[in-house]
Amino acid sequence: MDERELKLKGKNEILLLKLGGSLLTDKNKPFYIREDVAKSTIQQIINANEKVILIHGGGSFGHPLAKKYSISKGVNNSIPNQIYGLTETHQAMTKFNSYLVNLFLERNYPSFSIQPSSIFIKDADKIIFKSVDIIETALDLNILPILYGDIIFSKQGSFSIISGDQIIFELCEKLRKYYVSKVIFALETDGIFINNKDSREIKVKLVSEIFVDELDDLDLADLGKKIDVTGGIKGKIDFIKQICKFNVPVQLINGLKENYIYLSLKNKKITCTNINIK
Ligand code: IP8
Repeated sequence: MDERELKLKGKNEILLLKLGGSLLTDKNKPFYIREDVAKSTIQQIINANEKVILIHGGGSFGHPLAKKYSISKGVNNSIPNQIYGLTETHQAMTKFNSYLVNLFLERNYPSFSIQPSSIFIKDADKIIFKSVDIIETALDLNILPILYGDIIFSKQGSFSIISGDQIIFELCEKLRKYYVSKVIFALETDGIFINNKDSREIKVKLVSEIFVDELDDLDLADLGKKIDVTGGIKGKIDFIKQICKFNVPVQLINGLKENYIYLSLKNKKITCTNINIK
């Protein structure tokens, strides 16, 4: 038995699914949920009925407010009403999260919201996460835990943003009873696109299979910028590299394509980006 097999012995498999904020909301319209997408997504998760931790991003709930009050940079007395803006950002995320949790409950599927700002705190640059038991106990009880990008306080008396991607990293590192067999990012595109040098007509092409150590060499295509205080696709690639250090494969899928979230949770073949570990 090799080292990884030994480590995994007696642990239960789990999938981490991140629903991108730009998938679930229209980032150009404040506080606007794409209800048909949200409902279809939730139904696919219920149909798959796998052990999952769900994490969602901020979309047009968290990002515009976080940007307006410069929350990710911490206390800044020159920003009017910044502390109020901090609480407003958190509350907007809570509202968005409640909407999603309710969709599960309306369909009699036990799901449970876990507030990241109550279980994570920063100590300088380090994130402290001691409440992994809460998440694991929920999983033991067959409850779907739902976390989300949120504000995070620091022991130094300031604050910033904890993104959904950062939460995934923390879960991969800290879960003990469960091991993560795959991280799925459901986006509004098929995955990672690179500039296509082989053709003049088709300017970009999808990377369908790649090893993590090849990620740095990609000539990333620019698919247009949106407000994202936590880093866009480049930031995501940095997180993916960190996640893969835990020997977890990552899949980037198009959450708008019919049944793709279900198919990914069931490990069926789809057109997407697979980031493999060696
Ligand atoms: O969309 C950001 O989370 P993300 C959350 O996962 C806030 O980057 C509050 C902007």
